[in-house]
Amino acid sequence: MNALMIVDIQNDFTPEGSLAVPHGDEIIPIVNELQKSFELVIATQDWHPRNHKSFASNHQERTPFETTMLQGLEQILWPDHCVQGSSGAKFHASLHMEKIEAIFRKGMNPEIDSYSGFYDNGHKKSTGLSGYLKERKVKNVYICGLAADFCVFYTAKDALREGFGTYVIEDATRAIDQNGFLKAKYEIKALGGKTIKSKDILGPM
Ligand code: VGL
Ligand code: ZN
Repeated sequence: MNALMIVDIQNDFTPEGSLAVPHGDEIIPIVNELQKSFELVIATQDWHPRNHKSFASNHQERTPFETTMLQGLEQILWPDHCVQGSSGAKFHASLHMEKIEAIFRKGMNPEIDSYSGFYDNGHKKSTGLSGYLKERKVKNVYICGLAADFCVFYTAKDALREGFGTYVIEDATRAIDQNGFLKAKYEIKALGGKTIKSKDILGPM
């Protein structure tokens, strides 16, 4: 079984949002079309408490995009984003939700960030996603969504680590930083993952 994993297509990551991914909204029609080709579709949702330590606003005299240490890991300090219950945390209104069977939330622990849909950044706590996919007999995961250089990248790395055939759909993701995405693609391929285009699934449109 193949699963489509839709990562964090939330208002705060689209151009109106507080942590806008350039052109992030442009992938949504492609993601909606892709959903029709999969038997199983799941989504992840960044879901932070207001006091989350990945927010620059929760540190004294720090501004967004500076780095700090958190739980022994280097941490980029982000603008406040995807605060639980806020409109920024909602899925983008144009994303089709009907086929999404399960939503895995992440980033709830204020002490550690969680880019991957599988584990927090310290690999201490699982979201249950890996067990869910295994129970559903999933062998391959096709990953799309936002942002290519953070949550899509970390989700792909964990998918490989968990033994799934891992495909990142390049034109169904957008990066915060283009260079970051180039590095991410290189690393995903080095770990045995593949990067593909939506037309490889949909055929020429
Ligand atoms: C993300 C930074 C902080 C993402 C989430 O979804 O890529 N990036 N939180
Ligand atoms: Zn976040």
